[in-house]
Amino acid sequence: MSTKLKILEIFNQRGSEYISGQELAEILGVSRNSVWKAIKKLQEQGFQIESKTSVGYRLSQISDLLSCEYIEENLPFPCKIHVLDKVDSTITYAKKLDDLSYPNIVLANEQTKGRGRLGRSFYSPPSSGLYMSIAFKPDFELSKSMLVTTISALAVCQAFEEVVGIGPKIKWVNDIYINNKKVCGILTEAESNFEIGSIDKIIIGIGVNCFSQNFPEEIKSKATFIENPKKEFTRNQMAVAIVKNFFSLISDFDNKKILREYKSRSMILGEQILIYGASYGALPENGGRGIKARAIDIDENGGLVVEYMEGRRTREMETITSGEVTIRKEIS
Ligand code: BT5
Repeated sequence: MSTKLKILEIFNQRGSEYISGQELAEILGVSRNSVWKAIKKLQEQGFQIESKTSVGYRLSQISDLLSCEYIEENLPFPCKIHVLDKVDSTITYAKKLDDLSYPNIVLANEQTKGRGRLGRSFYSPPSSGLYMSIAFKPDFELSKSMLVTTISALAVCQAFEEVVGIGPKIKWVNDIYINNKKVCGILTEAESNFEIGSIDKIIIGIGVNCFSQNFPEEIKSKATFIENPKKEFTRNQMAVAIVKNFFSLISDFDNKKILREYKSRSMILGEQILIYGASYGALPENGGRGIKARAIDIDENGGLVVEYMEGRRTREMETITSGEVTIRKEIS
């Protein structure tokens, strides 16, 4: 790791505390002049480093710039990183990339048309969140692909636990919650070749609300950001941890372990839920009331096993797949 990156790590660990050039030089075992040069270079790259005479330096929170270099250097395997200031959607951008000899990671500081599932949108204001898409060519069979969204949700939870010291919950299948509010959404898309029955490309879009922001009225009561983390963090660190965990879970594929870990973070298992969708009825905001059920289990393909609690199918069990339904936890 370069002196620059080590300095950024130290700044992140120290948070708002100033640290002197002398102390940095001692920790890193380099001269004060090298520290000064590295800080100057970081400032030229856009990192806002504040300096106070005879006190030292610190990284200003607002300088949490996405850094191609940081992400590349901290991933244990080669990836092609694309950092954009503003884009309609990182998924749309990632879909157009065709050299997938390495996984491609697309990050944007802002999305103007952030996409959710079923034509919904994902609010992605500048400098507030991590808006990232991972595009890769899978070298595994279809059965494993079915668990990609499950694995992504688990990778995000593990990243939160490591990077910010917070244990979030998963709302099947693709939402990550803190204190009953959504902090992250995941959208997985695939391009398949029907003729030979293979998947050419998988794109996983992950949106994390990292820092304080004013959510629009329609999501104000249900969205949250990472508040009071136990550890100071940057979006770069979060990105690295998510990508690392995702590929480690995929390459070391252990179906049973993945499902066990996923289920242990579930916020709906054993709970009463409401199911909405094509054959279940519209969302409440569109006048629907959903179907009441209990979330019983997650099956080996990541499907949700439910037991209906009303209507003609009361007490019947069914496994639903993520495609076309929306689940809400029932607040009794
Ligand atoms: C999702 O869909 O939550 C998937 C979101 C994926 C976003 C990432 S960002 C990087 C990549 N590029 C993209 O264009 N997309 C991906 P869904 O489960 O359908 O949830 C959408 C719903 O969540 C909306 O209808 C709102 O109710 C709510 N929502 C919108 N923006 C939100 C936000 N920033 N935080 C929390 N909830 C939000």
